[in-house]
Amino acid sequence: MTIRGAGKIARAGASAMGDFAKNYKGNSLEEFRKEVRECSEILIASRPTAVSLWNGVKATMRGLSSAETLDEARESVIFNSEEFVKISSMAVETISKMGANRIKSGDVILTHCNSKAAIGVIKEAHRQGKDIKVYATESRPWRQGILTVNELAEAGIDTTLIIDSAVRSVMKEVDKIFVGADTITSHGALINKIGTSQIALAAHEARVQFYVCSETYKFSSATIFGDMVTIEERSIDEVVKKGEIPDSVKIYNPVFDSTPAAYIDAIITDVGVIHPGSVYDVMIRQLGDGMFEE
Ligand code: RI2
Repeated sequence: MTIRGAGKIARAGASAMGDFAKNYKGNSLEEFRKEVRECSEILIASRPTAVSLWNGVKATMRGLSSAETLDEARESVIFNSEEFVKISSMAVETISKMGANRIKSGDVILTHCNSKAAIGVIKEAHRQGKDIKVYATESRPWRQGILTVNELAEAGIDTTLIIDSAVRSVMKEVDKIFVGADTITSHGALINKIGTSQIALAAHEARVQFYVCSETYKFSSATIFGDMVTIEERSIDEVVKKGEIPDSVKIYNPVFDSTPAAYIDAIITDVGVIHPGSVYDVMIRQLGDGMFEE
């Protein structure tokens, strides 16, 4: 939880792979490959839900199997790691610009949790001189909404913090919703911070546009083959203090939830604004490019 945001987590994973390759002191290609794979498994196991971490780490291993020398293998991991960091940062800039095109002066926007991509869109619209107002949810239990409102306020944006359960109360004022993504499935469902699906439901009821800001490396190609996204559950200590409630009370603390494609108006990606129904095609192209293959 030191590193927040699926994109940042992916970049941290990719950078760690690069650091491992840079600091590798051995002299065996086979041993290097083995240790790189072990390293990738440790990193990927640290957060189970956001596929961005999996994709970021795997992207650094492209060419690992075909490398003929240790130097070639090391250089390829280092190069891939730097490329991933560069490309994923550029993706946020692209998304910010395209998303901002969807915002007009006078719009009231709602965002949830702390998404660099969604915040990028909002800040870009403000930078373009659009007069906007933002509602940002607190995002219990970790309250990442505090990070969001600080960043928006610092940019000079008219920002209101609301508790998560106030979403439906303000929905009548909201024009557009922009949220980030931890994972997008092959059928266009969004896996994002807990509470996102309730926001989407309230938006659907109120006919408010619901946009997802997602880099394409958050698309999970494994879901094409039927894999389900694991929803991380975190410690009960995040929800209540010790002794606050009887031990007999169970606590369920899922970190993410799934929003069906039907509630999503569009996904703003680094390859364009797409309908959730187009996610499969983008994934097929990524698989064809061998993007996440060794
Ligand atoms: P960016 C965050 O969760 C939030 O769910 C946010 O919407 C998503 O990552 C994407 O954030 P977590 O992975 O990549 O920090 O747009 O638990 O910053």
